[in-house]
Amino acid sequence: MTESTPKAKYRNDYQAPSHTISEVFLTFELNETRTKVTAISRVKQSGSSTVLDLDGDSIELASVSINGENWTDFEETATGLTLANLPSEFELKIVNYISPATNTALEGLYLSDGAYCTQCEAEGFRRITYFMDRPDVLAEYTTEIIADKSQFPFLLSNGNKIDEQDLENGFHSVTWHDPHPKPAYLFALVAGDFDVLTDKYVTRSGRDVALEIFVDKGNLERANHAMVSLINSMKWDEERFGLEYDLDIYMIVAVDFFNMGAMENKGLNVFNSKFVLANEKTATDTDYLGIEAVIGHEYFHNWTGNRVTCRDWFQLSLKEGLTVFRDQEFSSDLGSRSVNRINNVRVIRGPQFAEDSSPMSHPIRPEKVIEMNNFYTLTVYEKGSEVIRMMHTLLGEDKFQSGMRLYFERHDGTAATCEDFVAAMEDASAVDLKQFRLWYSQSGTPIVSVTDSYDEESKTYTLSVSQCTPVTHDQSNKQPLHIPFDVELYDKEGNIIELQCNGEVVSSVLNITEAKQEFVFDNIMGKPTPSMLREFSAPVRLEFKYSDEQLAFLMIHARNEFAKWDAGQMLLAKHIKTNVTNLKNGGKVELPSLVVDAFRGVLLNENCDPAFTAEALSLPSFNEVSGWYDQVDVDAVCDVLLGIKGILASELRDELLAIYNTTIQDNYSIEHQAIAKRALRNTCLQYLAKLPEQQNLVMDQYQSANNMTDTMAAMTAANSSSLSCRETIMQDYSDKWQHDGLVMDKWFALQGSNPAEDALQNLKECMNHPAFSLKNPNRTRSLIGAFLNMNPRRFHDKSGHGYQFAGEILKQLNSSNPQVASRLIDPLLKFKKYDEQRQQLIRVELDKIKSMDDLANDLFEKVSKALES
Ligand code: B3K
Ligand code: ZN
Repeated sequence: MTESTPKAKYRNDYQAPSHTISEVFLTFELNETRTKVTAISRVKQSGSSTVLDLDGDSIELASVSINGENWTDFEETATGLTLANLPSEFELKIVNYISPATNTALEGLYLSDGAYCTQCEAEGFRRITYFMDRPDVLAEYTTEIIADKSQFPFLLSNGNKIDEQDLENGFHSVTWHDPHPKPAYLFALVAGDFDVLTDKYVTRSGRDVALEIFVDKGNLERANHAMVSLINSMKWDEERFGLEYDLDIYMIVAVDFFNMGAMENKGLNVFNSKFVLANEKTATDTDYLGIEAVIGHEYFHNWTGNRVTCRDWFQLSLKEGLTVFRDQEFSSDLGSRSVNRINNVRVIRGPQFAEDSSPMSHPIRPEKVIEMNNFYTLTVYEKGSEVIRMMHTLLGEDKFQSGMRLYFERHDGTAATCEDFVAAMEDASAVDLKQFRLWYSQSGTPIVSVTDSYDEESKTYTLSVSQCTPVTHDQSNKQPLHIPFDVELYDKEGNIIELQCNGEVVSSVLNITEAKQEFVFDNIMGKPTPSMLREFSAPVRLEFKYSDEQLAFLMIHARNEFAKWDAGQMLLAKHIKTNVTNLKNGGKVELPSLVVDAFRGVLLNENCDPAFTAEALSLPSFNEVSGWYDQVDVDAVCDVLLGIKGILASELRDELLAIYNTTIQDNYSIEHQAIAKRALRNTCLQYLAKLPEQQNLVMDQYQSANNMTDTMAAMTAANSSSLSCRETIMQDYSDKWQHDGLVMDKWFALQGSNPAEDALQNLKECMNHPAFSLKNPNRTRSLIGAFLNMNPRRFHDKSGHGYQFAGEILKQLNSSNPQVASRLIDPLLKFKKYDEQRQQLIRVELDKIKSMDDLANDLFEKVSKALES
């Protein structure tokens, strides 16, 4: 909480720690409002200072002793404890009290539905005890936990269990030891009563690893998919990256109150139950795939994050960008590579590009931070992963893997920097990454503009490329980047033309390094059609004046599915933009038959994976379209997207119906082919629901569905098309699932995104639903998050009621859970994207938040950036 203006930290101010801590012995005597923490650390001075600064927050100090003697030469400050006149080597003992039950911020030690759990990344350990809470202080931890045995039969922490004792009065104690030195942010403790799913994994070198997944009582059968995903992750990391697990046990605990997806604590992952629990009745195919990805992500952190950690938090992308890249590759190797790529690219082009052009714009390695929790962003994670992917494209798999090996050889067991990673890649491959490093320090989305020309006489084809990165809120000076630009050329028949420059065959990945550059290809017999930025080879916006015919041609002839999809998206983008302009000038939404036929072609192409066809038929989201404009006309964009959907539905009605009727499946399985068929069928349903005479399909599907994917597809159709069956369906679902918050989240999200005029009123009533609680981040994100992010019509209603509601909720959350508040506020920060009237209305809400007495650093940082922009 802020009394004075919060202070920013700068990357350039990094200083090595004054002391090292080799070992820590922690004892927790658990109590809801008065947990006693005893921390004994072996400390050694590493520089010349005899002063030791420890971080601490919301802690009640009981005593400090040095080498067994009471120590009084210390001062309690606003941010911790400063000890002075210390010997060069000593044992430090601190005893303090904390209150898990009143910890609603869910950072540090807190209670989730009666179970104790911790979240220490980024700076939560300082809410447990006074400590050097920074990632470059690595210590070996031994943790003893004491609690009532019947209430808390499971007492868990990192590493291996080394001792168990029954104590007086029904208490017991369990002691854990983690042999791998780690920073405090990877510490974890869990205490509770759970059901446990157990299995084992034998590593490729023959070591047995016990696998344990802890879930709320009664949920055991919903943990199977998580276990399968864990085993698949362990196997994949051995096969693709040559990396093996390094402890005797790997535990995952699913909790209901969690600020984000999951946490990679060494040997003891804590997960949001959303990313563990699934069965066909409660989870959709998307949920299943999400579980696989997040289980993989946290497991992969064991090497990229835990074995090699970050020197300081500015280096966060070192572990997050790399681990996202690894989880994306895992999902692509196990499932459909093109569908995975399409979904990842959607995230970059939609919300990540939006972040890059917002007041929160920052490079993947930020320079200045007030609240670290604000920098677990799409830029650090997803763009960070794109930066790793570009290196992978430039080096190729073999050299990239040599780079990984060198990185581990050099940095295993230490805290490293992004520079260390790039240096290892460069040294192992001999590929020059000097200019490439700019991706780490320059924010914003580069625009790559291309024109082409063909010379009949010399049989040469030229691509003239220019790049420019628009100024961002954080940086005014932009330089040309090293952009890998993957290109293919097609002749009139759709054959690939081999790329030759000066008579030599060249790679399809061109290196754009200058502000303006020309690439001349020879031996080209007729004007080709270029397919560019293939596989989205760099996180840039591509500008090229394609004709409709060229795009329709690429939708058919491009060699891979991603390029076909991308051509379809470009074709839609052209017509969405034209229609928005037309609509503003009083016209109506129209689509030329060429466009309709191009999509008919997609539907009729039986050679394509149905999962791909489903993606190819999906329109860009409102948020992605908004990103194409400096100022967006909310109503026009909504109307155009709706209009185009309606036209495609009525023009392609027969094809959609035929597919809908022939892709029905009797049994549920999560094999790729089964998921793919459901995806296509349910995409067809979303279109068909727009046709009045087909609306009975929705109710029929809701009633006959034997799995949550089909149930949700019917509900989504009823909700987004405001069908007359909506009320009945929503009521039925709520009656059935109101006891289960996680399953109700799907219902809350639909209420939040309900486009009906009275949606806000209904939403407020939903906050009184027995399953809803503003204290639970999942519920809040489902209902309120969906309203702010997925309901453009109602959130941006001209009355300003949507903004006022958001402001009220944010003020409440600022006090109870600042991290959740800070995630939710993002749509309001982008107020400059809307018309004057809306800007004013949003500004009023931001001003009110800014002037709050107890404004947390999280919202302070974002709101002040937005208001000063
Ligand atoms: N490392 C955690 C995120 C921690 C977020 C702290 N606010 C999960 C992950 O990225 O795997
Ligand atoms: Zn991560």
